Amino acid sequence: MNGTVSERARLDTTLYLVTDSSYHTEESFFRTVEAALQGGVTLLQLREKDKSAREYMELAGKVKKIADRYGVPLLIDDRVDVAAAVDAAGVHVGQSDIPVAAARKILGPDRIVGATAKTVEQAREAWEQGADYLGVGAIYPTTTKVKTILTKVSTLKEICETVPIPVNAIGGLNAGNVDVLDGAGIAGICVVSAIMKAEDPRGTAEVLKKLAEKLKG
Ligand code: TZP
Ligand code: MG
Repeated sequence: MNGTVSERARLDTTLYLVTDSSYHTEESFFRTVEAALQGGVTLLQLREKDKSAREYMELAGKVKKIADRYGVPLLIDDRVDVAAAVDAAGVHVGQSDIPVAAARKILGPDRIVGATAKTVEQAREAWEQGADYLGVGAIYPTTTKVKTILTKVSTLKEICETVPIPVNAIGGLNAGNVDVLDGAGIAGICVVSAIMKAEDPRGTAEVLKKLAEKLKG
């Protein structure tokens, strides 16, 4: 995709895979990401916390090639510069990253800017600054390396009712526990380990996608 195409027009957060390469070889990482895309992942985020900017960019370029083959937008966690450099579909920013408005200013009107929100106030602010979607959680304790707090499903529901943009749940979600999200008004689910650590990432993605479709409210 290039800057003349609106990446925002193809945003579908139904099954949003956030990657974690820390327990993979490069080969098993790419294989897992590709299998997940085959299983129906609708949005992909490359999330690297321990790589240098150079390494992050190199990996992003390779993952983008895979994502492009499946027509799935690739977002980059934290780094607007990396997103722009590899012509990714956009960026995901948290509360300690550059603000949504700044990311929007840098990436322009056609790229996707997603944000993390853990409270109704943060959700409203991100939406007002131009966020395209929100990730809300952690709903359950997570084994993925992240600084987070638990978010109640009642808060998630309130956020869904407050902002008119897609809201995804994240944190400890798997096929056995997503039913708690029923009726909250989510647009989709974000998962890391449920897919990245799965023995059958494609089959797991297929199951999660069916569940996510049912939970969308
Ligand atoms: N933000 C809140 S929880 C989380 C992030 C990035 C990690 C979710 O990982 P998992 O493995 O799906 O629990
Ligand atoms: Mg971040």
